[in-house]
Amino acid sequence: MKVARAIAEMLKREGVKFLVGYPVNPIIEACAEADIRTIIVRQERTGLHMVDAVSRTTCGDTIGVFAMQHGPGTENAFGGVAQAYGDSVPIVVLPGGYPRDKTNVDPNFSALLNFQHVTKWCEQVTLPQAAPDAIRRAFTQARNGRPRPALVEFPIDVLNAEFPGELNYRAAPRTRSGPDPVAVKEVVKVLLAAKRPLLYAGQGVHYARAYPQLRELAELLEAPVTTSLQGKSAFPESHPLSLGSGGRSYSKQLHHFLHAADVIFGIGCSFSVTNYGLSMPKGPVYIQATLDPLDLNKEVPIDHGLVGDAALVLDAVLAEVRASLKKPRGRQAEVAKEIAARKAEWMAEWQPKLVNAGKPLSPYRVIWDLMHTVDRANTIVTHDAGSPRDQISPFWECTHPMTYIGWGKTTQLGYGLGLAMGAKLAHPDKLCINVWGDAAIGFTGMDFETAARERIPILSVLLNNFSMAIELKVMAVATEKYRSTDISGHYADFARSLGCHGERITEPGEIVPAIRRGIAQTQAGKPVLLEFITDKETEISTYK
Ligand SMILES: Cc1ncc(C[n+]2csc(CCOP(=O)(O)OP(=O)(O)O)c2C)c(N)n1
Ligand SMILES: [Mg+2]
Repeated sequence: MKVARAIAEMLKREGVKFLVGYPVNPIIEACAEADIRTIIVRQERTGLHMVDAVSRTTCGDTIGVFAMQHGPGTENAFGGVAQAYGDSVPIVVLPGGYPRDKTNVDPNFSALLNFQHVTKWCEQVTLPQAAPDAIRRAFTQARNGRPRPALVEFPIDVLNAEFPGELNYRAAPRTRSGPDPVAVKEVVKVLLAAKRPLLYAGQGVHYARAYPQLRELAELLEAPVTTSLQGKSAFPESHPLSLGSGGRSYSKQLHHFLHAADVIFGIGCSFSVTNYGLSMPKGPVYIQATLDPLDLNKEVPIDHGLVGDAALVLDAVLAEVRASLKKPRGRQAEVAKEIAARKAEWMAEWQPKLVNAGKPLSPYRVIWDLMHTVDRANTIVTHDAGSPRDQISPFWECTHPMTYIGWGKTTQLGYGLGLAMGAKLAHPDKLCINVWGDAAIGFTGMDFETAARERIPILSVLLNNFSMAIELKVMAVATEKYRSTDISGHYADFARSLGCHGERITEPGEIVPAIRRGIAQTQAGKPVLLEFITDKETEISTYK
């Protein structure tokens, strides 16, 4: 048995059902021999985004695995791994490497050297017998502690060498760590003494599937709840205590409660300072619960810290709250009323855009109609970089967990397509949608061909305004002199040419019928691109 075949066997024992990859890497052929479905993409970056979504949308239960060739394949994969690192997604990456006698000779690309800063675990296997230990370490790192990519580089001659002896490989375990009980007691005192507590959920709540605990804590404290973009859908946004998600854009009720809070409890969150997250006000007492001590007290100075898995943290906090709180404090009705009043004002302000009947179409109207046409509980939707993110994230009301893939610690245009494809692979019964702009499709659009060929029927909603609208303000001179923010294309035609269902929609009355036709096509197994011709909208929901 060759080393590549032994690796395929290890992947099987790790529960890998499909390998996404790009040739040439002998692991691909070996996986096919071992009955692991091989999915070949059109470029490495999209394949990495797909396996990223597999890991995300299964809350880390299934680790997505990607393999590519040494040299160009590995060089071209950098963006996909960097995006997974930025957003803390656990994937296993298996690049080929130059043969051992050439590994360290200039200019041969070394994954071991170059991926150190975008992985949590990065190693190179130099002996055939070392393969099982390396694969075990990679899966162990992906499943445990802070989720992030793990990479193992296999020089091509190692992959093609004979594997010595018997393969005794067992799947890596997944375990959790819990918080300091003394700190939990302190935190609960602070939470119970707070007059206006606010809960802020990050993506740690998703990975821990701590949804019931988060809801119970909110209801016991009678406190409003918001999330980061990554945490979006961790709390039902239709709940009377929900403020919706934070990001570059957010609701008016969220702004109001964020700035009125006296205690902010961040759960499963890094409190990273980013343009694509809430700007945390100075003044409140901060409590941070995070899995990774490296994120503790990092950018927002905190008063109390809890380190551990979000579910274990919340279990411990809840036990203490239940014991201390003899009866409900009777604040919920008042808090819910205050939220509802701000929400009504917010909706009234945005209503003209959300139901706009003009042409070109308003992107807000497209998103609003989309949200009211799909079965939200059985849909997974993701945004892209650019205005579509800021247009959809405050207004898309998630009713069920893991129905939205929010992202943006780094914001690579074109990420959304691979995410929707990976989500569909992991959840074939769900409608998987990516909403993006015409600049975004320029990066990864060719992988519609993969969606058609590999029968991954996603629904792609393209907001085509023939422009990088988000850059209009910062590129005014370049736009006027050289039309530098203009872009062009007929993407419905493009999608059709690749075997997908493509429609260009210009009439407001056609939005909903086109979405319905699109959903029907996905149910019949065809990927769909709906190209809505929209105005160059630049206004987003922010408040000062
Ligand atoms: C790989 C990459 N390069 C550059 C950017 C910076 N960037 C963010 S949005 C954007 C333009 C977005 O245009 P489009 O997708 O058409 O959305 P619009 O704002 O027009 O609705 C650019 C250049 C980025 N996010 N990713
Ligand atoms: Mg655009």
